[in-house]
Amino acid sequence: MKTYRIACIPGDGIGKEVVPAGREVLDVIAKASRSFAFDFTSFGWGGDWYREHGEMMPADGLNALRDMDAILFGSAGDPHIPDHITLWGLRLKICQGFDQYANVRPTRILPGIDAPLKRCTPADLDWVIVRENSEGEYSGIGGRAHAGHPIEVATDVSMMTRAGVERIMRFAFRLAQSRPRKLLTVVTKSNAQRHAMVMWDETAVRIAQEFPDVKWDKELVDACTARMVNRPASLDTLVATNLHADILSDLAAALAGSLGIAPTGNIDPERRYPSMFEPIHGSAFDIMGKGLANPIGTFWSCVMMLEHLGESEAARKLMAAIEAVTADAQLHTRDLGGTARTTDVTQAVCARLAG
Ligand code: NAD
Ligand code: K
Ligand code: MN
Repeated sequence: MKTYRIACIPGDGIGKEVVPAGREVLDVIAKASRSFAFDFTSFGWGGDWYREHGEMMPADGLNALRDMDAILFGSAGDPHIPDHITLWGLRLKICQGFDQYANVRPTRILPGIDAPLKRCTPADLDWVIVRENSEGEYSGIGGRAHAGHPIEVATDVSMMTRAGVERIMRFAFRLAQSRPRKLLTVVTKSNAQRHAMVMWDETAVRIAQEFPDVKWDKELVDACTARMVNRPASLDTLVATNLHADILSDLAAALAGSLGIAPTGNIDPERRYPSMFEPIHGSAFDIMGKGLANPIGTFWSCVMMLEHLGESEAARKLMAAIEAVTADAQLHTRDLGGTARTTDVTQAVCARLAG
């Protein structure tokens, strides 16, 4: 029997609630499959680790993850530690350390969910946002001079390389090509950002020639937000920079019903390193520790993980179980207007899978 080694990193806040829920669901689906198993290793990295050791994860932490088949991640973010320390010390360290340069973010209106786009059916909103995940605005380049003085200067440099833009563009075209509508929207801000974003536009034109069957267009990121609300069915696959896609995908999740539903995979398409799957949401300080977190984003991330591992039948079954559960309003958590708790939703999904 094939055994997959999975690293679980719950991190902080509701990550500690949704990752154990995801692990429970994965255990059930492996048992039901009778053809594969999971060997989980949990890592207690995050804010608590920081308080004890002065860092979010051990300096040689990546070595402990290197031979895993995949990583299931929760969230990095602690109410008592600055956000840039928690993010750069854990999540970005893993994403950049393992060159997980493609961040894939599907959005759909799941059955039974009362999405803000009232006239939309699930058929009208079915997107995948591809986020460049290794450079751009989150390159970490920049600095502060004369901090605290009136002459202070601070920069965050958005660095883009031709190779980095080419690989994410090719990844996005290939993903668009694999979807039924073969439609790609390349999002930029090349009117204002006149260097790197112009290179981004030129790269799209060049890579498009490799994919003659993909229909593609360009949209400026600000106009794209309006298009997502006004003409959702005109979009299918989107590709955008690290920052732009980060923002667009929170909007996408909210339009589809809740930030608590949306999944993502931080993928190394070349499979040199383990890829990492996580809900797109953060630590949710306002609800942490209360059992109110919606675990659907984590479960859907588990679907993406199963697909990545090649277990497509198990992935399909888990997605069907998720959709059966969202279709039942009794099983909606508070973010969806319901009263169900994290454990209710988890048990319902497990029961569907086992039954
Ligand atoms: P957030 O995603 O944590 O929360 C935003 C809002 O959405 C809150 O009202 C929250 O209650 C709600 N929400 C989010 N997930 C939910 C779920 N599963 N169920 C129900 N409601 C949910 O974003 P934030 O408040 O901007 O960030 C809080 C912390 O998380 C910060 O430290 C931030 O840096 C961090 N963060 C980490 C990641 C990550 O690790 N990938 C992503 C985003 C934010
Ligand atoms: K997350
Ligand atoms: Mn985000």
